[in-house]
Amino acid sequence: MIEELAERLDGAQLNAEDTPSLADTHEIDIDQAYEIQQAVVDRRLARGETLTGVKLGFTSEAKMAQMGVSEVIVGRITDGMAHVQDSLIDISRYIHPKVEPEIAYRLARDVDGSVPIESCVDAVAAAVEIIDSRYRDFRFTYTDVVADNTSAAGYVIGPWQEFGDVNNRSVRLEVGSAEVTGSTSAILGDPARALTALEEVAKRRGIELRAGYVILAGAATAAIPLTPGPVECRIDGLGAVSFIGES
Ligand code: OOG
Ligand code: MG
Repeated sequence: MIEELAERLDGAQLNAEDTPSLADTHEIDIDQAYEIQQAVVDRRLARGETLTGVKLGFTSEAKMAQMGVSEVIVGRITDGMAHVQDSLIDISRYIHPKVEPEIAYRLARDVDGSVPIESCVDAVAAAVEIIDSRYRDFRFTYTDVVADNTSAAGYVIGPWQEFGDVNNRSVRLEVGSAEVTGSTSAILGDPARALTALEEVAKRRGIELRAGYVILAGAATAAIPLTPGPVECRIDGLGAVSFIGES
């Protein structure tokens, strides 16, 4: 069942075609959901992609309310999802992409529990995450979204800054004339808490946290649809990150 469902989600991503919620036909528990996620990621790696980091989901009330889910989730990101700042991004390869403003952290050393995770981080940046649920109408259960690698689809990182406190910074994400605004404090009260939340889930789920990894701490606001045209995210004190969506 694990491989069959991973194949279905991976196929949906490759063909940019949605698929029904797994919960319509299968009873999946959270352990199985993380196994499906691993199998989905393994398929990307088998195609030559490499892991570049991890992402957290549902670290803000706005996201929990938008998606009807209330527990932090962890997914994996790869070089196949990475886009360069100010580049043109072909959005026709996605099903129904949305974007969200994120804080990115960078790990300078492996996280092995011997020192606090904060001391493994050397840099922080503004980022935009492109999420693209493989499920029809972007509707899913908690286990569905974990199996679907937490809707991970793309990301763009702004200029890295030296690691430091980034709490209570204003956040603005613009997509054409649409915009969302918020504060970094929406991320678990302080985005630094995303690091400890990540360490806990990663340990429980056997997810490695390696030197060089990017950590996306989870959106501070609800996500907004990604439409063709300019996208810009600005976080007070961290600068801006932008790209252009092309259809
Ligand atoms: C799941 C991904 C959530 C975040 O930042 O909260 C996420 C989804 O909303 O499709 O990336
Ligand atoms: Mg996100």
